[in-house]
Amino acid sequence: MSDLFGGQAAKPGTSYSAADIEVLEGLEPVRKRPGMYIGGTDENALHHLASEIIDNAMDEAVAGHADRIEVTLEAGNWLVVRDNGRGIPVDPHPKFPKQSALEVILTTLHSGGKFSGKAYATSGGLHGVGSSVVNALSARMEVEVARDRQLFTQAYEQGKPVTKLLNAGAVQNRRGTQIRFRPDPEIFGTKLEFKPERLFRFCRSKAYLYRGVEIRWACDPTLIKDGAETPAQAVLHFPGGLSDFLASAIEKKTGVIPAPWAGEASFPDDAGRVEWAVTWLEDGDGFLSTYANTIPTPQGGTHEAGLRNALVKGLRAFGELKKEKRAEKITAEDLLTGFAGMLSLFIREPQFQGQTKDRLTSPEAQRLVENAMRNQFDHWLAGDPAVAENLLAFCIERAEERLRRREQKETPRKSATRKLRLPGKLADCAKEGVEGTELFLVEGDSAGGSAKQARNRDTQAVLPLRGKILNVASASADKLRANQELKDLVEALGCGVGDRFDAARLRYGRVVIMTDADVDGAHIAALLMTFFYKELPQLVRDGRVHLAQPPLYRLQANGKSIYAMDDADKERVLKREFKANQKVEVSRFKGLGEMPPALLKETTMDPKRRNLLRVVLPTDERAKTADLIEALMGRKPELRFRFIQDNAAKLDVEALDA
Ligand code: 28G
Repeated sequence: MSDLFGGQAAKPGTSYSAADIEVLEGLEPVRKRPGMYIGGTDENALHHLASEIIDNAMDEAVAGHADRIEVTLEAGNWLVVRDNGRGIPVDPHPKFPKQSALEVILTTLHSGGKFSGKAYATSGGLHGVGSSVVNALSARMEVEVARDRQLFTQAYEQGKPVTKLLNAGAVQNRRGTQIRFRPDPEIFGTKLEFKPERLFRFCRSKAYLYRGVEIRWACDPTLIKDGAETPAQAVLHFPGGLSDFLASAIEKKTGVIPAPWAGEASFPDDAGRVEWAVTWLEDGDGFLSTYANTIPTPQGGTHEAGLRNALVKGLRAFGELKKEKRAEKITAEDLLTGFAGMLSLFIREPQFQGQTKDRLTSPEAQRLVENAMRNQFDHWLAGDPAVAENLLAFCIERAEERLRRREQKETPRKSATRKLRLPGKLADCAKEGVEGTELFLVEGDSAGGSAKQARNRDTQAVLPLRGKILNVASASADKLRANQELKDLVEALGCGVGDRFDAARLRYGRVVIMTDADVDGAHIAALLMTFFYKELPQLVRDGRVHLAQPPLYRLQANGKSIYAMDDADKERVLKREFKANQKVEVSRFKGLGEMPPALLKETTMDPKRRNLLRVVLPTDERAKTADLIEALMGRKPELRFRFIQDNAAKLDVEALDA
C-alpha cells in the first residue's frame, strides 16, 4: 500500500488486502503535506479545521440524530464542538479488534477518494472522515463520547493517542460527541488563531441552512475585537430557515416581487430534499448561493442547473399562457440578473468536484431539483398572476436590454447618435411608446421603493424625487434648469421644456403625481403642478397630468375595510359605512413608504381600482391663473393643502375614470 499511495509506511500490526487500502493509511501524509488536505497552512486552512469538525456535527443533525450543537472558542486557541447525537461508536472495530471504532476514525485516512481525484467529502454520509485530518494537524485533541449512558474519553497529540479509551463513568442526561482541539503551531505557526467573527458567521449560516438545529455559540470575551459584530454568546436557531437567511442577506433592498418565493420539497424514494428562497431585486447586484448538505458550492453545479432550468422553463411557459411572445427571448442570464436566491440541497452522498469541493457533480441532483422547483414555480406563478406578470415584464426587460446591447455592439455607432439618456433613479416600464403608459412621480426613495413594488412594470414607470423640489414659481429659469430633480423629470419625460418642447418625443401617456396624503405631500404636489403649469402647459392642456389619491386612513370593522383620503372623508365614511355603535378600528398611514405595496397598488395605483384626479386648466384661465399661483405658493402650507383639495373637487382637477 505504501508503494501504491505515496510512499507511506503501512500501519503496523495490520494485515491488509486491496479492499482495505482505502482505510488503512495513517496520518503521516497529512502532517507532511497539509496543503494537500486543507489547501495550505494559512488562516483559511486553519479555519478549515473548524469547519470539518462542525460539519461532522451538522451531519449528525441533518441525519436526524442531533438537534443541538455547541461551539465554544476558548482562550489559547482551543475550539470545542459538541453535538447531542448518537456519539461516535466506541466498540472494537471489526477489522482491528485492538482499536475502538473511535480510534480508527480519528487515526486513519480515507485516502482512496483523495487519490482517485474525488474529494474526501465530509458531510453527506462519509461520517467523521475529516476529523482524522484535524486530529493529525492538532497539537492536542480531546474527545468525549456519551453513548449508552456511559462517558468515554480519549486524548491525542499530533494525531497519535496519548491515553487509552477511558470509561469515565455513568452520565444521565447526555449523549453525543464532543471534540476539543488546538491546532498545532508546528503546522500553522505561532501567530495564527481562530477568528471569532469567522467562526460565528460560519455557525450562523449553518443554523440558517438547517432549521432543525440549534447552535449555541460562545466565545471567550477577551478574544472579541469587534464587540458590536460578534457576540460572546448566542443561540442560533432559525425556524424560517432559508427565508430568514435570504431576508438577512438582502436587508431592505426592494424586491420585484412583494415577498421572496420560498419553498421546499422532498424527493421520491427518500432520495433527499431541497429548500429554496428567491427574489429579484429592483437594483443592486444579486447573488445565488447554493449548498449541498449545508456545504457551500460557490461554483454551483448540478443543483444550480436544476434551479435555472426550472425558473426559465416555468417563466417561458407562463409567458406562452399569457400570449406574451417576448417571453421566448428570456434566458437564464436574464433571469439571474438582479436575482437573489438561496438553494439548499440534501442528498445522501453528494459528490463534489475538485479538492475544494466547491461544485456539486451528483448527476441526479439536476433532475430532482428541476422537477421539484418547476412544479411549485408553476403553481406560484398561477397563484398570483399580477405578481407573475410583473416578474415576467422584469425579465423581458432584461432580455431586451441584453439583445439591445448585443445589437449595439454589432452595428457600431449607427443608432448611437440619438441615444436616449434616462435618469438612473427611473424605474422605467417595459412597454414602449405613449399609449397606455404612466409615469409616477413620488417623493423620496422609500415611497419610491413601495411604488416600484406596487406598480405594473409593463405599463407603469416610477421616478422618485428627493425632498422638496425647487419652488418653481419664484426660481429663475437658470436655477430651474440646474435643479437635478427637475432635470431628471424632464429627462424621463423625454419631451424637453421651453423652446425645445417637442410633444412627439413624450415617453408616457400620463404623468401621475403621487405624494403622501399630508401637508408636506400636498406641498410637493403643488410645486410639481406649478412646474407643469409653467413649463409644460401643453401636457396639462392635453389632460396628461394627474394626481393620485393615496388614502390617509384605513377604517376596519367586522372584516370590512374602507379607505379614507382625509379627515373629512374619514368622518363621511364613518357615518355612511358603519353603524353608529360599531367599534371601528382607525389606522393612519404615515406615508406611502410605510404602506404595504399590495395596499398601495390596490388603493392608489391599480387602474382598475384607483381614483385618479386629472389636472386641468381653469375654465376661465386668465382669471384663475394668478389665484392659482398665489394660493399654491403662499406661506401657509395648510392653505395650499386646502387649495388642492378644493380644486380637486371643483376647478383644477377633475375625477377621471381610469
Ligand atoms: C463534536 C464534534 C463533531 C459524530 C457520529 C455518530 C456516528 C458516527 C459520528 O459513526 C462511523 C461509519 C458508518 C456506522 C453512526 C453513531 C452510527 C451509529 C454514529 C461529530 C458507523 C461513524 N452511531 N457523530 N460518526 N460510522 N459527531 N461531531 O463528529 O457506519 S461523528
